[in-house]
Parts: sequence; C-alpha cells; structure tokens
Amino acid sequence: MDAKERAAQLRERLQYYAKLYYEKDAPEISDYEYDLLMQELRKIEAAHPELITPDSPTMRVGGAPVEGFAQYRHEVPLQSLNDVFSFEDVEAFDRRVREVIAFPEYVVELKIDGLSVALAYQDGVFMSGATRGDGQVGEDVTGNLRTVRNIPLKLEGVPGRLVVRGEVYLNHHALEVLNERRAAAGEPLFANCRNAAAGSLRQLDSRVAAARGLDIFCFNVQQASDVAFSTHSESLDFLKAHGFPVSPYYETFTDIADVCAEIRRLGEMRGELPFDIDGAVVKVNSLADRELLGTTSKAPRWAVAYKYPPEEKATVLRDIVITVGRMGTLTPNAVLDPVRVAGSTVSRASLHNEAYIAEKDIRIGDTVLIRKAGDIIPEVVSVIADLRPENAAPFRMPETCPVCGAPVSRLEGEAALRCTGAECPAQLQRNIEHFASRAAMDIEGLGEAVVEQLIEAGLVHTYADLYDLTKEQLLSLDRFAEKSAENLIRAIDESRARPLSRLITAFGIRQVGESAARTLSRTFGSLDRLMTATRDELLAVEDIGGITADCILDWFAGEQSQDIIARLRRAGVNFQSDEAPTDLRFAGMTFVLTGTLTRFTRDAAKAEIENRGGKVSGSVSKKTTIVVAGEAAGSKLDKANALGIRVIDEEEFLTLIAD
Ligand code: 3BD
Repeated sequence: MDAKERAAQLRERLQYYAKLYYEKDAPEISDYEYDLLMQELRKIEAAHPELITPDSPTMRVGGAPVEGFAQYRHEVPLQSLNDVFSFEDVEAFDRRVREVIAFPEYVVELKIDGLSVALAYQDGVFMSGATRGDGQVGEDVTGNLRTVRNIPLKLEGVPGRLVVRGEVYLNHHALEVLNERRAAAGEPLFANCRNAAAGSLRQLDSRVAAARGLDIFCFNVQQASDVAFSTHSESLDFLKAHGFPVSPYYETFTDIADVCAEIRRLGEMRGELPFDIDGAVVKVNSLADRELLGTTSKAPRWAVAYKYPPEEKATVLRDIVITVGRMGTLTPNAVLDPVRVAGSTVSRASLHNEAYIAEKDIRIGDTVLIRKAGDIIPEVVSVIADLRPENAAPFRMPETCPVCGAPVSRLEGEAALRCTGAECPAQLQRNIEHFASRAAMDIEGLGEAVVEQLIEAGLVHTYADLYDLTKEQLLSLDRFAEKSAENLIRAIDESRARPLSRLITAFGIRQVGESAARTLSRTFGSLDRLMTATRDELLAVEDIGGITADCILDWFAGEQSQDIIARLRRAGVNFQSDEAPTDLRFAGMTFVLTGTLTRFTRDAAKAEIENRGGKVSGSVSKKTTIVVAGEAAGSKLDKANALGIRVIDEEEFLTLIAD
C-alpha cells in the first residue's frame, strides 16, 4: 500500500471512530489507539504535504495563532428569533400564524445555550464557518470550527453548496474538565457553558480551541443548491442522514396545547440533560407556509423562542463558613450539597451578611432554593420551611475572626463585620491574590495555593515582598521544581512593567476598581503625582466622588502604604503612565462668568475652565473662587465685590489659562 492509499484509509477509519464516539457513544477503540492512528496520518502528511486534504481529521487540531479574525459576510443573512416568556405568548403566536395558515404544523426543538454559527460546504467539503455576528457579518472562525469534533468535514452525496446553521456548545462534563484545568493554572473559571463555548470558539490559537472539547447541534439548512425540502423536519432528517448532529427530541404537533405541553416536558428534562438549554424553539414546519408568513425586519414570523425562567433547585445547606476578605470583611457562605443550577454545579453561595441571613431566616440544616443571579452568581432564594429539621438553631456570626482570632467589629452604618487584626493572614492572602490577579498585576502562576504556601513559609508579609523572592526560596517549597520556580520568578519580574493603572488597581484601595484606576492613571500621569493629589484635585476627576477621594487619601496616608511604595520603587516597578497628566490647576475652584467676553464664547470659556479641573457656576456666592468679568458686567460683578471675591478681566483670564 502506498502513502496515498494509507492516508485515505487512515482518514476513513478515523472518521468512522470519531462518528462512533460522538454519535453512538460506543467507541470501538481507546483514545490511545485513536491517537496512534492520528499520529501515523500526521506523519504521512508531513512527509507528503501534497496529500493533505481540507477535510483530513488532522486539520482538526489547529494551526498557529492568527491575528484576530477576518470578517465573514454571510451569503444569506442569519435571522434572529423573537423571544416569548409565557404560554399565553405562545398561544398568541399561534393565533397570528392561523390568520395566514389554516392548519399549521409546528416543530418544537430544544434551544441549546451556546454560540450560533454557520457552516459552509462546497461539493461536500467543509470550506468555512463563521459566528453569527450581527447576522450580516460575523467572524471567520473556520480554523476553530474544524476542531469541533462532531462537525463533519466531508459529506457523501451532497453536491454544490450547502450552508448549515448550528449552535456550538460545551457540555457539562467538558466545562468541568476545563475549569479544573484552569483552577490548577490559577486562571479565572468560566461561569457557565455558554461563556466557555463563546470564549473557546473565539480563541485565536485553534490549538487551544481544540483542547476545549466543543460540540455542535445543527438546527437549520440555510442554503442548499442541489437539494430541495418541503418541510423543516425533512431538512433535519437530511442533516442527520449526512452525519450532522441534530438537536435531539424534535417533534411535530398540530395543536398549540400539545406544543405547550411539549415545551413543559422539555423544561422538566432540563436538569437531566448533559448540556445547557435556555428555552425551546417553536417553528412552522412547512417551508411553503413559512414563505406565506414571511419575516419582519428582525425575525421570522414563523418561529418563536420560549425562554424558560431561571432554574431554581432545592438542596441542603450543610454549614455556614466564614471567609475573611481583603478588607477584613467577614462574609458568611452557605456550604451546600452540590447541585447543578443554570449551567454549573453549585456547592457554595454567599450569604452576604448577618442581616441577610436573619431576614430569610436561614439556618444550618435547612433545605433551600438556589438560583443564579444574573445567570452567574449563585444565591439562596428562600428556605423551604416545611423541611426544617427540629433542632435547627438561628445562626449567629462569630465575635472573633475565624482566621486570626482578633475581635471583630461593625463599622458604623455598615452591615458587614470586620476583623480588627492588623496582621490577619486571611487579609494578607486576599491582598496578595488580588495584587497578582488578571485585572491587576497579572502574575501568572500566583494563585490561591501558591500564595498560601508563600505566606505559610514566611516568605511574604506584603505584596512588595514578592519582588525579593528568589528561585532558591521557591525551590525550598513543596510542589516547586526548577521549571515552575523559574516561571514564577519570570512572571513576577515581567509584572514590574505593567501599566500604572494596573498597579493602582493592585493596591486594592477601597472603592477603586479597574475603571477608576484607569482614570486616575490617565489624569495624574504618575504614582508620585497621584500620591500628592489634594482632595480637591481628586474630586475634579471624572467619576471620583467624596467617598472614593477619602479612601484614596486614607490609603496613601497609611504608614504601611508608604513603606510598600518605597519598596516597589526600589524593585523597579513602573510608576509612570504612558499618557501625559491632565491639567488640574483649577481643581476645587469655582468660576463665574459675567458680562460679554470678546475672545471666547461662553461655552469655550467654560470648557477651558473644566479642562483644568475647575467648575463653572451661574451665580456668585461665598463658594465662588474667581469671577471673570467681561464688558458691561452687571449685578454679578457688584455682588462679587461686596463679598470680596477675586475679580479678573478677560486679559487676566487668558494669562491664567496660558501654559
Ligand atoms: C438553538 C437565532 C431560526 C432558523 C431563525 C428559526 C437567534 C441564535 O438551539 N432557529 C434552534 C436554536 C437557535 C433556531 C433559528 N433553532 N434561529 C435558533 C436560532 N434550535 N439555539 N437562533 N440567535 C440562533 C442569535 N444568536 C446570537 C445573537 C442573536 N440571535
């Protein structure tokens, strides 16, 4: 057998095994044997590049990273779907359909929660694929789609053009595996399957996408040059017959009551499915009827998506544990029997503070209803009172910090309790984790577990200590080898050059998140300038209010902060913004413009003042700093003189604003 024949044979076998694995869930060979065959094919293709075909299974593993994604104009625009949220809405949809079609037939399908794509085939070969984008233009993610293992790359007996729409998704198991890997690498976890699928499909490096285990369900024939269908279910059967995975459980109905019953039935299956759904789609089956019903500018009149309400699940609250946050805040957390809700397994939920627990009367041992707030953060909705064990006692917050034992206190006007321990290790742990986090100094490999080790070994007492760590010190710790120690030292080293805004974020000043940090960096231009900013100057900055300004002043006034800054400076951490600082010479000053100005319009003069951090007011009062008096100034000038406020003319104003 020559190379060409062997390559063809390998491709056929690999395709066959992949199909068994993905469709029948009955692999005949082990992953290991599968990988061996794949490797053999790769070797042949490497030696004979002319034998590579675009539909070869080797093309699924992905190539080198590409620069962004090319735009992809969809030949036939990808329509959107109208959402409905009640059975009354479904019945109203049916009435609208019946105004045009006397006896409609409907298909009900699951609505898979993933990312919508289009796949284009030419003469049976997968050529290209793209995200939906705005329906007209999406992103060309062909390379990544090749790594979706159940997308057929080659079709038998489908000449001409075929465009298929589908939903790319990640199943629950794949999400779990992915998140375990990310947790081990100290990377942020994906909150749900949809985010993970979208993030994976939009990976620039298709080798990364390949490792994510994406799948697809196809739900529409978008274009077919050489096949004709008369119904949607026929087109789904066609897709199935040609090896496309098609959304399971689709059925046809003629009575809208049966459609609603089916939607309810699918909703009840939700918890048992191995992937996420967010609704059910009802579609008119006959393609001729669809033509008659037509389309609005946005969505077809012949289909609706019924969205299920956020899932709520009951589970047992086994314990309430207290965590100590970065600011020393004590937060009670529910420890739950693990339960799958809206796309991920939940075993913890924040209970926020004592008042929240008291209001819902949450007790250890209770059966509680869990929901995801905004689809992402788990929360306890309510207690099922009937299922409360007899001995369940009301919950009380501890009087001492569970980590360092220092007394806790409640700040005036706040619901939260705080640890008063100045050197509480829990606070230190969160502080350093925050410093190293993605949004802050982005130090890869410095996750929770490593920070804990460093603190325990006494190697770091503040985040400034990170820059003094040596490879030898790391090697003395468990789980560090030559390579991992070098990597961490390098990651810490690289963080010295981070933009100033990240350093400001990393300080963990209360009220100062990423966005405020960026504004502060841009406005003041350097850490040294920010350190000496007055309250007025801070207040002149967009989006910085009194509370935030005080938090910033308090933080810089702290003795420890000054020490940390000095040490970071010595360590060569970047203190400069790459943007020039904003002019703030009028910060805290209020101007009043009166009379006629000859060189400026009112608006231009106002802009000159505001661009330098000043405010403009319409009337003179004790709070006025300067009155700019043009020609024929009247009562405002008199009032300014009476109050002893500084008055300048237009010439002087020009000198004041000159650089
Ligand atoms: C599914 C449109 C039509 C062909 C338009 C009727 C809006 C996402 O399982 N059918 C399905 C699913 C989605 C669909 C259609 N059938 N459109 C369907 C769909 N079984 N998820 N969608 N889509 C797909 C969308 N996506 C992103 C932004 C806006 N709209």
